[in-house]
Amino acid sequence: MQNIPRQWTENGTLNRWIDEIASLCRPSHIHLCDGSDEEYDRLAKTLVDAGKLTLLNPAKRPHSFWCHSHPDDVARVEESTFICSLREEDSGPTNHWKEPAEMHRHLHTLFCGCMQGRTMYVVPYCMGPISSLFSVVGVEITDSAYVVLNMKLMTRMGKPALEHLEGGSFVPGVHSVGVPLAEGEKDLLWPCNPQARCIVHFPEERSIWSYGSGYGGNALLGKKCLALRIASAIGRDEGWLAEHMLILGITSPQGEKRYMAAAFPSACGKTNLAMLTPSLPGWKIECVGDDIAWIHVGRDGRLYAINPEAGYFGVAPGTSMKTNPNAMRTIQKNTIFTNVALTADHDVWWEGINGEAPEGLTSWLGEKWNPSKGAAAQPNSRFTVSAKQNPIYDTEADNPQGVPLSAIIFGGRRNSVIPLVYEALSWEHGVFMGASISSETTAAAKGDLGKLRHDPFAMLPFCGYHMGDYFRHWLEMGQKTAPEKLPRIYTVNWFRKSSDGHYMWPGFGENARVLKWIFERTAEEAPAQKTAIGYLPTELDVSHLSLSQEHMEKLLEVDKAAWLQETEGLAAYFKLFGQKMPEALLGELKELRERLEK
Ligand code: TSX
Ligand code: MN
Repeated sequence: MQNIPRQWTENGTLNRWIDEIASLCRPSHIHLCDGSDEEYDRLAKTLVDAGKLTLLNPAKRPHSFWCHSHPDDVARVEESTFICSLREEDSGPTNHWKEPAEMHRHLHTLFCGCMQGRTMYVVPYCMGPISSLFSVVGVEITDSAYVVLNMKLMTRMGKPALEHLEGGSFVPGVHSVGVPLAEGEKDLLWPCNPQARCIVHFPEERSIWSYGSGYGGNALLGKKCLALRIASAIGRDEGWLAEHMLILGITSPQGEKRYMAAAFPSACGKTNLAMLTPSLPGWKIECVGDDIAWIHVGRDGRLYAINPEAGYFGVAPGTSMKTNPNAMRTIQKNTIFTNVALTADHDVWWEGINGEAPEGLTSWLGEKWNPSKGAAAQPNSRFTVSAKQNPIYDTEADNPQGVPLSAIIFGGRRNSVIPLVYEALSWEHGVFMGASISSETTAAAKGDLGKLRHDPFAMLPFCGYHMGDYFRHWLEMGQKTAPEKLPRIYTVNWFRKSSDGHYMWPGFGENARVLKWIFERTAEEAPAQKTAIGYLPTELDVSHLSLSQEHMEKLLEVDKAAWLQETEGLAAYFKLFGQKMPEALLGELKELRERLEK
């Protein structure tokens, strides 16, 4: 490549970095992305012509595409994800760590010449509304056109991001599928290099390197890598929070609107809750975001949340007009589908979309589907789509100040013990609730089925620093403002089962009843009783549900023996964080135990 730094942009640091990465990776071409619709269409056509994307039936799914990945490149890879802080203790017991200098040497070897025969795309993107002081600009260098298309849908990408950046600093991220091409060599359908795969974060440098995977969470660096792992470390240093939370606006029949954020581990239906169609007449829900929230203390002392993303990268299986009608409407057009099944008339299909599989399906492996050989759609198959297409896209979703939070909700998938809903006694108790989240694994997750996994704040795979320090940071956030300005904190559990193994709560749109109680609690308008674990509803609106009083009592029951056992499990888990485990949270655990024993 050339020696004189090229004037790619107005930002000198960015220009030098682009040249530096180009000379390391040695691509055949360099393309600076402007983020225009024309650029998107041009790149999509290139992929269609190469047989890597399939244009869906324009009558059924306008301007949408289907593709399938390499069978070994279908999910995030936690065992190959690294937090390379200078000190090992800053990464903590729940992250993989390598000494930064050593990791840099390894990355240098991996990336040396890795883009030969490919185009290197430079993708500037803004996480957060373009004019927001809370937004962070990233620049991803990638050799995957698929990544560019997804980044266009998921972020504010291209020219607007560069304009926001001006001469400021950005989070650099380098991504390669890890398959250089010799002169004239034909590319793979989905190039990837699973043996050498690694997703690496340098929290002090604020940089990201990702090699060998083309899959979403590993390759779209704005999402989990920047907006959670790097941003959580920035938030620790600057006094704000980067969280794995949906953000929704809820309006009462009286026209009063409040905002809530909610954290759930995977397979708990976060996207479904974010876009809920309430069953209760007169209530309205609008969606700010379905995955990530950045939370700052506002001038008025309240906590304000922005969604750093601009799109949804949602799990397809299980999504239907019954479970999430707004998602179904959102993905009607201009959507990329990855690893779902393809119908004979070039529409998409997945398990749970509605009833039986139609004849003539092409499976996610790109073959005629054989039902005896597993699901037609990969369980982690996805849709990528702009959030603006959501019919309930919140009017304040692009507000650069964010939206004021009245409630923060934690949840998990728990067959037993955890009641449908309860409220924390204080901010500290709420932080304890977040640290206590655990969830039963489902078929969609790997590992044993039905096993209880701790996932504090649903951040276990996404915290860019020591989880004990993270707990402390949450406690400190509560000190930054007056207690009455803080959102109240809740735990919910949609998944409690009766002794005969049936889900006790209808879930989905009926969850509006729980949100209504939370809504009213945040203004002291709903009755509650103080119990050992927190405030529980004494009256929940279950009109027209035909659930008996006895049933509701079971759903909200606090089984003291089971809870004491729960505290044993937590005490053992918290030991993992050693000296970094905040005394205040151990105190919350002790007090909970004492209240249960009383
Ligand atoms: O997303 C879910 N939510 C939240 C919705 C806003 N799911 C799906 C989880 C997998 C991603 C749920 N599953 C919910 C829920 O509230 N509840 C359940 C459990 C459940 C499943 C089926 C029924 C009831 C509860 N009922 C019938 O099948 C008729
Ligand atoms: Mn997520």
